[in-house]
Amino acid sequence: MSDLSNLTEAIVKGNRNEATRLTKALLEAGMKPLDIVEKGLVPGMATVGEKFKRNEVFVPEMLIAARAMKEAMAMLEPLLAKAGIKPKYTAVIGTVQGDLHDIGKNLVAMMWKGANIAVVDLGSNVPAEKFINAAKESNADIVGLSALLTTTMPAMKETVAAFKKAGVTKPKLIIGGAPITQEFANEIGANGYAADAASAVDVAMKLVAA
Ligand code: B1M
Repeated sequence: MSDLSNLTEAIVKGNRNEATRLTKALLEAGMKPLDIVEKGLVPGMATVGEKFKRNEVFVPEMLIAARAMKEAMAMLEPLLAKAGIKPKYTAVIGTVQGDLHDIGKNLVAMMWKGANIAVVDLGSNVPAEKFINAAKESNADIVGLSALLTTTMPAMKETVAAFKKAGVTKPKLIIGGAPITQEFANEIGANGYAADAASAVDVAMKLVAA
């Protein structure tokens, strides 16, 4: 196996020491940082996402894989920044106002980062205006709204409506969380719904490519 496929495997297994060792070796061998990201790291997180969808791995494995990816990325980010290379897409994400649940939202943020999307994470209990301001400031392509409570679903509806009212139509609004359904997304006029963190990558990529 090449160092590149070994790096992908190290991410899938969440082996951070091996991931950083191989990233360093690939850099020393002259590979471009962006190639390491796109051909080594991103496929690793994509594989983890697919396994998660098939219930072959669970939240802890995803967290461990993301930590390995984060450590490898920490070596590459300064080099990418120096070369003026930025992720192609930017996403803003947060849990809607009134809702403090952030574990699922964090997983979505992690998977988006794993797909080489820049992520502005606003945390939890985020009012609509804060989403709108962050989307404008970062010129976001995607805005992700998470809600875990049936009582905060109306805040999600209000946030989607606030984007429309403010005329901020560039970002694709993607919603998710345990009580959320595709029907609810249709009802409130969100652009997309994802049932889990791995599908959130597919939905985001489909919407930005459209
Ligand atoms: Co809360 N809580 N909680 N809680 N909590 C639930 C959600 C609940 C179902 C428990 C229950 O009653 N069985 C219930 C909601 C009932 C309902 O509304 N139908 C509930 C309640 C009632 C409450 C309080 C009101 C309790 C109280 O105080 N009386 C309170 C509310 C506080 C508030 O938010 N204002 C409360 C508080 C808390 C804690 C703070 C203690 C803690 C949160 C800690 C934290 O997040 N930092 C907590 C927890 C941990 C839970 C449970 C146990 C676990 C949630 C979780 O993290 N799941 C939960 C019961 C349960 O689910 N078993 C429960 C793991 C996570 C990976 O899954 O978040 O679903 P999930 O994310 C998935 C998908 O939904 C999706 O992808 C993720 C990964 O695949 N997804 C997205 C999520 N966001 C997405 C966004 C996307 C796309 C996909 O696009 C942008």
